[in-house]
Amino acid sequence: MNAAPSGAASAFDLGLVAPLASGRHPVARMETTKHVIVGTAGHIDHGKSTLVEALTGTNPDRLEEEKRRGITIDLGFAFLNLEGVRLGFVDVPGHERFVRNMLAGVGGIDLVLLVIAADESIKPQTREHFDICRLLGIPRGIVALTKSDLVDADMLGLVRLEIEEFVRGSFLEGAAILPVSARTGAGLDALKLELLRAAQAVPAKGATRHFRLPIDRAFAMKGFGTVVTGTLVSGAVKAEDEVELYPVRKRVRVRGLHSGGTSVERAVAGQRTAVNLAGIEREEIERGMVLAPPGIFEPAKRLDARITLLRSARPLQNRARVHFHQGTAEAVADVVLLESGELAPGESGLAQLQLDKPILLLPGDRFILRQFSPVITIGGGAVLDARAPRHRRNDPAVTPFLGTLEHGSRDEILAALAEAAPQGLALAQIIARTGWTEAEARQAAKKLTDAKRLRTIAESPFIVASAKIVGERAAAVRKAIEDFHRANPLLPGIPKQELRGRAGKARAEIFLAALDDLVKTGVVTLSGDLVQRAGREIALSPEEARAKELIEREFERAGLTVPSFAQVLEKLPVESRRAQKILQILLREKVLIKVAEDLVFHRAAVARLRAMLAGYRKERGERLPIPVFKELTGITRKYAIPLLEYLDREHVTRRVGDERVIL
Ligand SMILES: Nc1nc2c(ncn2[C@@H]2O[C@H](COP(=O)(O)OP(=O)(O)O)[C@@H](O)[C@H]2O)c(=O)[nH]1
Ligand SMILES: [Mg+2]
Repeated sequence: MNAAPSGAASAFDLGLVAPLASGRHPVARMETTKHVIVGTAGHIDHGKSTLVEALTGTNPDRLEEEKRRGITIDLGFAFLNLEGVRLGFVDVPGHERFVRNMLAGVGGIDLVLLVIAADESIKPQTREHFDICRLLGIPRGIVALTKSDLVDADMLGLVRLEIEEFVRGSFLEGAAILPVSARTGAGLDALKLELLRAAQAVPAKGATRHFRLPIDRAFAMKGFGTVVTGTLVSGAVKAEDEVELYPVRKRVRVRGLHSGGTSVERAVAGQRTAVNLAGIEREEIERGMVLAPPGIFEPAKRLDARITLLRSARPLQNRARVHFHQGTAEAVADVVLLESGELAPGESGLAQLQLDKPILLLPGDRFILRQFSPVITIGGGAVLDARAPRHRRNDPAVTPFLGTLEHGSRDEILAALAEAAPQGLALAQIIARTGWTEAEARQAAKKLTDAKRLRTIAESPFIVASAKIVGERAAAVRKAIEDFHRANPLLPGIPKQELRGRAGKARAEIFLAALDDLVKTGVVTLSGDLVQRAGREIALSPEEARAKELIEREFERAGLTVPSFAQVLEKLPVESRRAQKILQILLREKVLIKVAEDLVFHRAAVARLRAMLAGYRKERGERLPIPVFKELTGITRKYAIPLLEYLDREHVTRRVGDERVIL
């Protein structure tokens, strides 16, 4: 990609009256003035740059080479203040070789000034630029019929008719067509009036959306360091903000801001903006990168979109390779057509685009497609999903899903995204995927939760899941519990963590929401960590019941001189695997107490021991040497130590050196 021409830049290049200083001087006018970006468009030599200069007093051809050759190569910028409106002009090159530069400039414009020379009328780049404006969805514009001094009234009338025909059915139908001459000054006042009128009709841009500044130039300025410029297409940015450079994901600090020659504290959508960045070298930045808030977005390499082919284009084949232009960025893209094997001229269809490099994109972003070779504009489109999964061929769910993203309300979009997210959606994911503000995302979530289509499965961080997915998960959990009971008739229930694994390994929050539903509806019960089917009781067979009694009695009789479990087993009427489970039941019922691996006491024996120690403490004091403990209890050292450790854990005793203290 062509980086923006670098090299020496002066304050003049930036349109600055004063050198770029750290933006510490708020300028009240900036907050009340409406900012509107006007982009020129039209064939080379039709007088775009001359007209911008005639309107603003600034020659937008700022490069040495441009001045020498008298043609515009890259973007130029100029400003014009009209009552309450500040127009930022982006002057684009008309030459067919520099359409890519034109594309980098046309991205953020509010209205187009389509320049057509009266002596030449409509020429190839008049058409191409006009197509680009239509494909980008630029909503309004004015036609300037330049060089009116070169033709007579008849000719002027004829060209006007041609233009009316040319723009019929487009956004420019009915737009003003104004003859002007930069040479004589004729028509310039009328054009300014019309610019003002059109600018007033541009809807005010909110500063509340996420900040995005596609970079069109980057350079190093002596004494200031790295400066980038661009049209602030959404949101606002302040001096001292931390911002992120996409797609490289580097965080940098805004040292100062300029807009149209003035140092400003804050710049808002619709302003040409120069940002002095701290913490980055000019060499690390190129045209096409984007400044945006830190940590919110991820650049995309695969996106789903609706694309439209120009009537003038050749049919587009599935898997065609094209040039992709969005904002100031460009990439090479492979186009997978999602609805048919070929897109006919003038038609539109759904497609997945695979980019050769990541670009920060959000739903709704318009882009231009150019043929791979020879390079001409063939169409464009709008991003529907910038975090698109790879689709299976002929997956019937894709078209309706993308249809919802394209035409649906926010609620409908969120519902569709949630249904396609088996692990639920965190607030941050919703914002990254949609570009909505946090308030918008929460509002949509609330509406859907109220309508019981969505479940809030965690509050902090905020996570939602489709009610349908939680329902499906609950069914899976229920089945896993049933399966478990069937396979383990003697066990009272299944530990939660194990159940989660057996029920298809959902994200913990979704599993818990599903389990919670089952508990609330009385399908399952919880006791501690164990989950069981409601109303379930362990039914022991007569031998099992007898074995249970025998085990209990054996341990009760043994007191503190317990047998090993193997010894007890020998006397039982059941086989060892079932005996193990019965032991588990006794432990769970707390009839038996496990003190250490393979060391189990009856609860009565432990209770007696506690009473004995309490009595000893009263008569003989709290100190308890180990030999005394052994004597008191009559047990061997082998059992005494684990038993004392158990008592320590139970806070009956505490170890002090070689002794215990009775608590
Ligand atoms: N006679 C006449 N010549 C003009 C007028 N506007 C521009 N030109 C000339 O047309 C040529 C191309 O103008 P320029 O602004 O560079 O065209 P651009 O390529 O569209 O930017 C230059 O030589 C201008 O002096 C005009 O209103 N009348
Ligand atoms: Mg020019």
